[in-house]
Amino acid sequence: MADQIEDGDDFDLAALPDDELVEQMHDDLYNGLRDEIAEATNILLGRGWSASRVLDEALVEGMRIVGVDFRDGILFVPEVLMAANAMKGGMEIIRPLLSETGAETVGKIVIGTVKGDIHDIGKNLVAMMMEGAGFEVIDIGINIPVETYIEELEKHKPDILGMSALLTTTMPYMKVVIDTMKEKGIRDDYIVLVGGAPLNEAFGNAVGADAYCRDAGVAVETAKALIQQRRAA
Ligand code: B1M
Repeated sequence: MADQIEDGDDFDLAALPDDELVEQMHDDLYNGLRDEIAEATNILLGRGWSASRVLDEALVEGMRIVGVDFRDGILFVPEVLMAANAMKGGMEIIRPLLSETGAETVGKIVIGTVKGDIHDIGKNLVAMMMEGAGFEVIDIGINIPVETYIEELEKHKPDILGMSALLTTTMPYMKVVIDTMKEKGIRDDYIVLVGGAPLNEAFGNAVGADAYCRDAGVAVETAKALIQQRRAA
């Protein structure tokens, strides 16, 4: 990482040339500085940058660095949540502009924690990291029954269904959802990703998911790779 600017109050982001400002944004995301991210986003837009360029070069790239350090055990959950919150400060400004220009998102995901389970910290983290990577995320919440999963899939037509479970008693419910998708003939319309502390790859295979994701960083990388494969095919 580049040197950190400690004293945000005395520091004029608008005085930085574009390349240094972008690098500063990567640092500010890393440090979870939401106001600075919002300010720098506005500065770049004011200098004529397109919304998608700010998204790709400043925000998504900054969150990619966060994701790598989270994966490697350099950053931990609280820091990643702060980074994701800072990212939201930029996204709030960028999102309406992106929809105006009709820019294509990286992909769309519907994500929820399965029926009987109210744990949502990990799911929220995955949702935020996916958003940080440029995905459109529809977070349908916790304690989600199969009927709701199916309704939300039909309503939003995402590329991906993501399911989270933290209890050994609720993780088998993922199979109920996937089996119901098979019965309805819609299983192959979606990439199904599963995650949660008690799961593993063998479990993901056994329930018929496309992949098990160990953490939020892996979820983003897997989602991107599988969407790319699907689009190429
Ligand atoms: Co609960 N709980 N809890 N709990 N809780 C566990 C899971 C437990 C292991 C604690 C323990 O006993 N050691 C245990 C489960 C045991 C088991 O199943 N064998 C347990 C229990 C028993 C319970 C209750 C039954 C307790 C009770 O009431 N007697 C109860 C269940 C309620 C219910 O769900 N019906 C309960 C309640 C709660 C709280 C409400 C107090 C709270 C949840 C708050 C919340 O989520 N808003 C809570 C918490 C915080 C935990 C622990 C301590 C922490 C979970 C967490 O947030 N981890 C947990 C112990 C533990 O795991 N160490 C525990 C941090 C989070 C970032 O990690 O969720 O794994 P994680 O997410 C990761 C990856 O797994 C992956 O990416 C995330 C980010 O890297 N991932 C995905 C997760 N979902 C994904 C989805 C994807 C992809 C990746 O889709 C694409």
